[in-house]
Amino acid sequence: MCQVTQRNTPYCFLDAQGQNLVPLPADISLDWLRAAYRHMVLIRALDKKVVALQRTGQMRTYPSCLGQEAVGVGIGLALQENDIFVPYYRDQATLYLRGVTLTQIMQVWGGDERGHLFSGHAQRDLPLCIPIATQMTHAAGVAVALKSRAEPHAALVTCGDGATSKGDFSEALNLAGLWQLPLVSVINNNQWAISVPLTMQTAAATLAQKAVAAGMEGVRVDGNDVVAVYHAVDLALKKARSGKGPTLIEAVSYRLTDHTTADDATRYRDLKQVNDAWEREPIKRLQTWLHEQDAWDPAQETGLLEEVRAQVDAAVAAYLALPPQAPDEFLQYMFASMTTPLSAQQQYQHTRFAVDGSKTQPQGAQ
Ligand SMILES: Cc1ncc(C[n+]2csc(CCOP(=O)(O)OP(=O)(O)O)c2C)c(N)n1
Ligand SMILES: [Mg+2]
Repeated sequence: MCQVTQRNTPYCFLDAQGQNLVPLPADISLDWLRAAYRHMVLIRALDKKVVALQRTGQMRTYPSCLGQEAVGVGIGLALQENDIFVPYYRDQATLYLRGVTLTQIMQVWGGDERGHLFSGHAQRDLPLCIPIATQMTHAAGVAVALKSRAEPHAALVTCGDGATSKGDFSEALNLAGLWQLPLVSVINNNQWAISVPLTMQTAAATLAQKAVAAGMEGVRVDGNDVVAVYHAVDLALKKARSGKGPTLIEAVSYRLTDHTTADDATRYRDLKQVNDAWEREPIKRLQTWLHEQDAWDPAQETGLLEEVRAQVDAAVAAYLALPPQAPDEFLQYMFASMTTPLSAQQQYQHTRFAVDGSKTQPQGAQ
């Protein structure tokens, strides 16, 4: 159990040049690959549009997932309806695959908590988590509940590389290992925690090896290969659902843009590193592979780009048309009934602020 698979080299099926290294898993069909490709292209289009909305004052601070689409899509395709997803803030792709609408994703980043009223597969999922690593202990708690109710489902939690330095991360993993919880923890190792590079984050050779101290299996996977992410997560989820315990997965990706729209990464990192990372990005390699298999052609590409543009434009129009949230509404969801201090704050909000119907928001920093 206490082992790290492929200790230093992340495993992959499709390399950066879109070449098949090893035979694809038996459950991966051409249709599956085309669907995964479509999802990644859609999420990239969404991401670009949301950044543009922020730049024009119609969105609050937003964390782009550019370059990390394969991590989110791989996870989303492996999760089953009754599993419970505990996201962090860079999980747009997985949320979408859980049935959260593009409009809801924008609503959340527009500062409207009603975007978190998930339905469908995401009904039992947790809201996305901004405080670093706190979601790890929440997820361990969810996994305790699943185990004590003998539900044949798993919890899956995500975090960044920076989050692995926090106590919450180690505490959650320790408990999951000790109690053999049905928990899959996926680290999106995008190499940066805002301006802190991984080399300044840890002396550990890999993040997957942090599984060893917790007494669980650690897997290091190429986070730019959607097949590898899916395969690793699928195996780990099956293991968790069948009572065989937790897994830690390190998905090695790269943050191709700023940390959030409140950041300027050109101030602290070398352009050459970013350009090199573009050579390994997830969408291009799958597109190359599909082309080489005669499973995708330029006409299909044009059609897909038109389709995703229409889908994103419709979601933006719906987002911009949403009636604004009442300024006191966010106070209502903390407790079942209002406490005296919260009631006082609510009263203050009522008398102090008017709802002006505008989506133009002051910019906040994370
Ligand atoms: C408890 C806490 N401390 C600090 C912050 C500020 N903060 C926001 S994102 C971030 C870096 C996280 O990096 P990483 O875990 O690698 O995730 P990434 O953003 O790269 O996906 C920090 C320190 C926070 N949100 N919460
Ligand atoms: Mg990071």
